[in-house]
Amino acid sequence: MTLSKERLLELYKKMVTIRQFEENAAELFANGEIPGFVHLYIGEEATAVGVMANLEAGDYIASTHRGHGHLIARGGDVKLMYAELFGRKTGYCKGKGGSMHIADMSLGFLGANGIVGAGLPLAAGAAFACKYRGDNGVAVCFFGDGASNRGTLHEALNLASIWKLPAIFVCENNMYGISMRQEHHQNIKDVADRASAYGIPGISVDGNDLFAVYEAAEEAVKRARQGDGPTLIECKTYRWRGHFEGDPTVYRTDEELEAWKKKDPIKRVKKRLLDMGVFTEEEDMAIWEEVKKEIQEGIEFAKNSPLPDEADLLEDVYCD
Ligand SMILES: Cc1ncc(C[n+]2csc(CCOP(=O)(O)OP(=O)(O)O)c2C)c(N)n1
Ligand SMILES: [Mg+2]
Repeated sequence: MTLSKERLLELYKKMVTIRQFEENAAELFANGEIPGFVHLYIGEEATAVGVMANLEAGDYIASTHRGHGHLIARGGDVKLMYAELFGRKTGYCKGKGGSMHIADMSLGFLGANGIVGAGLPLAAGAAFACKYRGDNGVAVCFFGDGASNRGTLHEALNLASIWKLPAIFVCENNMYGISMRQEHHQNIKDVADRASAYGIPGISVDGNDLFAVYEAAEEAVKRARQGDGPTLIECKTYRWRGHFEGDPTVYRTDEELEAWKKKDPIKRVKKRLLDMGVFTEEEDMAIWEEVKKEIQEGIEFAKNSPLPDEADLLEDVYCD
């Protein structure tokens, strides 16, 4: 493990921030304070953080409808994120986009996306731009097991492969596309197998293990920056919440959920960090408290922010 103590703590704190952001979002949604749709990332924190830890300024990320974790892992501002969820003028999209449209170009974050699988060609395009400019940047695309059945996967992987684009395709295989289990929507066990059809490496890792994800992404990012082309990484993971908030989850059992909760990615990192002597139980508690404060400040900021005015309605519809 090449990560310093400071870096490990930083990554752990990001995972805790994602967890608390999402737990609060769930509660606020249930109370009717957040309009629209939200898809939460609880249980999948190791994937976003393990991948993003390998990126630099100038790299690009294409996200999904389940995108809060990706942006937090990239260093997104939780105040602006909550403000967007609350539909406030101070939010990332001035309150007009909501959860599934949050983007932050200053971070190379090309946006969450309500269209399943739409990030794949976006990332291929961003990777092409990096290669064309010769700026050593890479583009990462997150997408789900469900999205891996879309034609956009074929188009993006094929082009990225023949043009040796600096792209990393990260499939977050959480075993379900809405209510449909993976074995009902595709005839393969590992989405990573699809890489061979494009002549690129495909690797399947435990997506709940921060270190396994980190190492797979480290190798893929290295290959991309060296000009060796794209990699497909499949992270096997599980979402603890329903597909969307309000989903009654009748398609899965409590036993399955409980079994995955035992593989909690945060508890697993915590144990490893305790064993490595990176922190103590008390220091861990202090991290949770610190994050709690940041999250509360984010929520307060959002609640105290104004709603957009009627006059704002036609602003930002077209760009010059
Ligand atoms: C092109 C398109 N088809 C269908 C939908 C409806 N839809 C929203 S999320 C989803 C399932 C996505 O599953 P997966 O890619 O595994 O992501 P997960 O929700 O599991 O993170 C579907 C079918 C959509 N938004 N876009
Ligand atoms: Mg899925």
